[in-house]
Amino acid sequence: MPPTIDLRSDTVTHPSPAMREAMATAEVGDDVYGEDPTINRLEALAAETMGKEAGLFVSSGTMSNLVAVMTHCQRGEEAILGSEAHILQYEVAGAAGVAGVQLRPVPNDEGGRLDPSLVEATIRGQNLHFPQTALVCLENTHNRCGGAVLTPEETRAVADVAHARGVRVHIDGARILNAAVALGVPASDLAREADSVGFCLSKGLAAPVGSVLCGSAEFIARARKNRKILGGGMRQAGIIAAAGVVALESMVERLTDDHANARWLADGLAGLPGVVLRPGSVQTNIIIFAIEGQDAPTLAARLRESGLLATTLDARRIRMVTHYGIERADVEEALDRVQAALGAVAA
Ligand code: TLP
Repeated sequence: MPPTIDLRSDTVTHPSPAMREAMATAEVGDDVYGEDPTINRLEALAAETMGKEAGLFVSSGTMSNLVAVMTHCQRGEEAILGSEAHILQYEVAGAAGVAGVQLRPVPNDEGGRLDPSLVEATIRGQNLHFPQTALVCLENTHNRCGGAVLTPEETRAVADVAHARGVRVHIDGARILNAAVALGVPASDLAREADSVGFCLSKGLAAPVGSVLCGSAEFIARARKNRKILGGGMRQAGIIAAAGVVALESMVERLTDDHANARWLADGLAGLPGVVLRPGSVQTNIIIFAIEGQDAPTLAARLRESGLLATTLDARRIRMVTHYGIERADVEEALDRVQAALGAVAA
């Protein structure tokens, strides 16, 4: 069996040697008392990176989004978001089931954008019958839209219509640092118009665990209480936050390698018979392509047999993600395996 190439997600990354060293020697305290110096340092660094007053270390991107929804919305209110949003598609209806908040989708375009005028028309105010709109959620980069980036201007266009109606804006920025690196702008420019932004340490930045939710000091104080409700007060979690500090200090610029490898992979895939890949669609580290004339799960199963792991989005589409630990040689090898599997499935 040849070595496995795991392109299912950037969540599969292992911590770097520097992270393991930092975790082994991390100074810790009880974070529920606010006394873990490593968490305090990570939260301050994250807030500074996002241009916000404060940060809150949480266990996952899912917890970051749920805490944000709980903190921005009352039970019985609604949040507007894209039809392809991770919060809607992959977070087990936590907004509804746990926060009591209705999710109201409007279509995402293929670049992960929302139409500002449609968002404006969808916002609902005070009325006996309506769930009042309290929040609009954006996603940058956009996972199901192939890692597409939202620019500061696109973010502002939606935030302006929301704020004009007294509605707050949250960015699910699980991969916002990929967007920042791809656009060559500070992440704070991408988060400026949002009332909160969460980003993941455990994806392309390669830390083993964790996300940070950032916003105003007042928002984060309320979010901290909601994190406690969810059982997210993690005591001596400086052990894992230490890897997050290393991630922010030394793993951000490296994301350009993942983006270059993703483009290389996309170009190679686009040349294979039966692969449909929208030109220019790969902006960061996620590649989504369709297969013509065959079934994506069947192809994914073939790829798995050859030691290449990918995910399927639906009956036609496959997702591959480049990340820390995947080198150009792995991409070349992956292309060979896809070519062989396509031939085998077609035969
Ligand atoms: N996404 C995962 C899966 O859940 C699909 C992946 O492999 O891409 N927001 C966005 C945009 C995400 O892509 C993810 C994870 C999350 C939130 C949730 O983060 P975690 O997995 O830390 O809860």
